[in-house]
Amino acid sequence: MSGAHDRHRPRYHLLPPTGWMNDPNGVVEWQGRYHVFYQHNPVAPRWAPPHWGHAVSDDLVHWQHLPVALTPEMSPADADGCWSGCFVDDGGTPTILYTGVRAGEQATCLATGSADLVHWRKDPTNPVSRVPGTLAAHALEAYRDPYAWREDDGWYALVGTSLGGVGQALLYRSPDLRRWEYLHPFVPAHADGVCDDTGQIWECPNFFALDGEHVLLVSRWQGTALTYPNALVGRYAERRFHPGSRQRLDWGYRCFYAPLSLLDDRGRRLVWGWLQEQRHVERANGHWAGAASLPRTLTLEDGVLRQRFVPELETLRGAGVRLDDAPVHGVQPLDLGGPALELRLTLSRGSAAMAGVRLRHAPGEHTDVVVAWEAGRLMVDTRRAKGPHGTDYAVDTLPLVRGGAALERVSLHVYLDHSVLELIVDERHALTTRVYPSGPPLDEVALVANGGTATVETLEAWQLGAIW
Ligand code: DQQ
Repeated sequence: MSGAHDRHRPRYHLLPPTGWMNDPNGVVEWQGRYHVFYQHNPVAPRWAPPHWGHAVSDDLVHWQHLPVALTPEMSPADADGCWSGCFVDDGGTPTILYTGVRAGEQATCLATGSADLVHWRKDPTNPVSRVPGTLAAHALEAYRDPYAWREDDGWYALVGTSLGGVGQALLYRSPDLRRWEYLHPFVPAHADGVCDDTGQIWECPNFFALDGEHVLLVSRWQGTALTYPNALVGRYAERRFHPGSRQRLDWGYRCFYAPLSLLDDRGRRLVWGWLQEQRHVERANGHWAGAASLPRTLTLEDGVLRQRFVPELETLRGAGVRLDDAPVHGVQPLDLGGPALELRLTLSRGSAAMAGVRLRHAPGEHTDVVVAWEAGRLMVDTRRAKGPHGTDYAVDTLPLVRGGAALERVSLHVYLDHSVLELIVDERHALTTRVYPSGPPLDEVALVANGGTATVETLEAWQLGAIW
């Protein structure tokens, strides 16, 4: 059973046919088709020594499941799991670098694939790289999630780790993807406050050039928990990365994690993250857990990281409504509802203290996505939305202005897909969360404003179709 009848299961997000998924792995556009591999347990909705699940798409919207690509095996280096990694094109040979885990050791392993990426063969020399001897004294807490790229003089790779109690990525070089030489920690000093609070372990490093600068995505493991991903933006020189700013990639609380990106044939930097569940999965449905986010484009404009949902998603649009220059006061239902929606709206402040939209309506339950104008924040309030599946994840907030600037106008782009709520504000900040109302669904949508009247300058909303 896949859990397909669970009303909280997303219908247009990429997720496995059944079982568990976490990190996207080895994302690539290959021969004109988009492939996403992912951390996967095919038999139960819980993390277990991971396989690599695999799906392919021609259009970034509709996905087809392909056979599991990598499976943990007793004899080689990955009996306890094929953890996260990347895809590279080795002169025409599809190649995966992944983390093989065995008896507590994490090491980098390699596999090569058939031309259609369906069949994979693990390299007999695995593991191809281990914790460097020079760092043995550090008793590294982590050594995982290799990310490799090609430069003129060979292959380079980062491995996520922790050095001296803070996150770090180790840089390696190789002539052939099999013999790796450890060079040095990639970020020389956690200086100037830029890397403050980037966590105790960096998971899933992803490094790339973007609009004249370089970006290092790292996912922040802290204490005993994964938290959220950071984008470090800066300068790459002499094989070291000097971050100049830190920008949070998503403001949801423990929801969007382990993002991985690709450069597509049109020159777009596309990124997917893992959407965690925020309920007790096995008690709730027993069949599935986790999904991939919608693909987003990343750009840098004047040093600011911008995110947009890919335009291909517009093909999902069905019935819609449109409003222009509409005053909002109190709660005003829209002439459109449902559990699978896209909304684009621009709000201006007027006299209201807060304004936004109300979603996932059931008797006594709803989720509010509202701008708190004075505080300069967007708030996603799920306190009256999660029924008996209860979680701590109550109010997610996202700062929209800094330094006391007045907030007068906000644009929201919202995708709701049953329990998944993803939104991007002003084509810049993202916030992703999960919502599981328990009552009989009414799924009305309303505009809300309190403390005065706000204006919806424009609103377009559509019901969205399913992809499966
Ligand atoms: N989960 C993977 C690791 C990665 C972490 C194991 C992030 O490779 O570091 O499933 O979710």
